[in-house]
Amino acid sequence: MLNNFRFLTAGESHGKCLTAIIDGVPSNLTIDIDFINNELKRRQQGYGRSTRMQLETDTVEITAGIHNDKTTGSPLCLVIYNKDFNNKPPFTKFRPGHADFAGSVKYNLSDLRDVLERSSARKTAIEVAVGAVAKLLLKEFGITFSSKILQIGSVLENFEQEIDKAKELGDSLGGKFEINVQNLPIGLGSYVQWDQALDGKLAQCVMSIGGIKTVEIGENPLGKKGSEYHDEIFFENGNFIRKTNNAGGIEGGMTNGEDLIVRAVMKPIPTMSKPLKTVDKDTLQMCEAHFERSDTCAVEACSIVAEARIASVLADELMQKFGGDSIDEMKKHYNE
Ligand code: EPS
Repeated sequence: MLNNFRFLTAGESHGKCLTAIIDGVPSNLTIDIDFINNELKRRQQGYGRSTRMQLETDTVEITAGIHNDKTTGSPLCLVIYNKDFNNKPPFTKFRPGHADFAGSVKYNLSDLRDVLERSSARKTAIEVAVGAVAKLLLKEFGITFSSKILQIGSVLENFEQEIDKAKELGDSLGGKFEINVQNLPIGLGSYVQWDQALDGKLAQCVMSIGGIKTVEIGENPLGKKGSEYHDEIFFENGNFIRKTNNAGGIEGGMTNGEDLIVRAVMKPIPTMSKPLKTVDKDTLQMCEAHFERSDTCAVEACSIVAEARIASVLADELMQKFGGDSIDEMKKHYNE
């Protein structure tokens, strides 16, 4: 088999379902559906989300690739059904900051609905299900995840109050979050070619989540001297250790055995109940941007999506380094 954890997704915000096919999951991995569904629930939570989250109870159905809760080595097919599945009316008023404008030009679509339906953050639900399978694989090797919100809008605490204020004004908020991954083996990624550097892959997978504008790995080094920034190496009790982790667990494009720390900034949601000025693509007249139900703030949900994307990249790296056809074979390679 190819030693790759790879996947594709399909599905629209108000289509019948969201689907993913994951290829490259070794056989005999126990699939804990409750764990996957709990990850889906985490994505739906967070203060400031839209009423869509009360309509949907995202749960996954696995229609291929497992037998008695264990993977068989065949591709997995994951499905999440949308409860809000219907035909929404067309619209022509571009939302500044969303995919509407460039998407309609690129795909030559007359109804901006056709852009919205796939560019909506709704598709991240199935990505979180894929990431949950990746996390189950990583968990077999003791690799664990945590995340936290660092900032919402311009505030470092009282997030809910800030979100309430923005909602009252018909506005939206972005923010900053951090993902931390523990117990990674040394040497995932590489320095030998530009496209094998793990920091590059992590930046890509987080930056491509809708709304992300900045990705950082470890501490921001801007303005720091070499003597202040780099993490000195010690040898104590038979182990190489660091007393700081400014590098965020990556040196030379590879994991160095410290916790991986990824931070990202999400812009404010572009769909607002007090809309921005824009142009109607058919009449070419100035107007107010299209509005329908939207989140006021989705930074917490976005952090769960980022965990999932990072898990998928790390599962792929782990497969490339230690891969096997079965989880047992992979563990043998890992422990060699
Ligand atoms: C989302 C579902 C969407 C939006 C939101 C994220 O559902 P609906 O369009 O029916 O309200 O609530 O998407 C966006 C805010 C966006 O800009 O794409 C979800 O499941 O996360």
